[in-house]
Amino acid sequence: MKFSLVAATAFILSAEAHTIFQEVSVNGQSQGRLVGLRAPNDNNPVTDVNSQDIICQKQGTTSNQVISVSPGDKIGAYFGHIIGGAQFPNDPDHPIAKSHKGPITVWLAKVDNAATASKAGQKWFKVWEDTFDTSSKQWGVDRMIANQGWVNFSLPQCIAPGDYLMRVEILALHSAHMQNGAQFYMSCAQIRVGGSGSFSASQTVSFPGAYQRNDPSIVINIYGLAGQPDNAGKPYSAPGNVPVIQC
Ligand SMILES: [Cu+2]
Repeated sequence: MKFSLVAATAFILSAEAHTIFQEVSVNGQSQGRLVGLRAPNDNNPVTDVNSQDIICQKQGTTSNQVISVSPGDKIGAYFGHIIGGAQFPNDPDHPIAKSHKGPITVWLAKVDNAATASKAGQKWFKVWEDTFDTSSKQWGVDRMIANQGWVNFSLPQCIAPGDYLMRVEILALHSAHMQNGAQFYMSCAQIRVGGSGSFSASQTVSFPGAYQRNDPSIVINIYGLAGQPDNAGKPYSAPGNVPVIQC
C-alpha cells in the first residue's frame, strides 16, 4: 500500500510539472507577487486554442493594480512551478520541467483601463519572442530556466502611451506530436505605458482565433532522429502568424 502511494505521488508530481507567470519586474525592480496580474490559481496548462482560457489562462487572481512602465524599460516576467516559486527545496520542476521545450512570446493589447478591461475581444500584437536557436539547439524555455524563471525583454520604444494588457506565453511542445498535446502557459499583466510613442498596430490578432488547432507550430514533433528535442535542426516559428512589431 505504501509503495503504491509513493508511486502515485511521484506520478502526480511529474504530471504537474507545469508553471505560472506570477510576477513582473520593471528595470530590475520586482512589482510583487501577483501584483498587476491576472493569473491562474493552479499551474495546469491550457490545451484548447479555441477556449477563452487561451487569452489570460483560467480565471484565478486578478490584481486591482496597474504597473507603470515606459517605452524602452527592461521588463521581466517571472514564471515559477507553483505560486511562490519552487514547490519544495531543490524542486527539479522549478521554474518549469526541463522537458517543456518551446517558444516564449509577448503580446500587447491596447485597452481603456488595464485594471478593468475585458480580456475578450481585444486586438493583440506581438512585441517580443524567443523561439528556437538552430545553432545552440536551445529553446526560449531553456533560456528562461537558465534565468531562474525570468523572461527578460525590452518594451519597444515606439509603444504609444496608455493602458495595455500584456500577455506572456510559454508554449511547451514536449507532447505536441499529438493534437491538443501542446501546453500553453500564460497570464496577463496590466500595464500603463508613459512616454510619447506613436505606434499603432497594423497587424493584430484575436485570442482565441490567432492559433489553429492543427497549426504546424502547435502540432509538431520536436524530437530529431537521436531523440533530442532539437527540432531535427530545423528552424521553428511560434504560432500566431504575425511578426514581432518593428519600431
Ligand atoms: Cu507541464
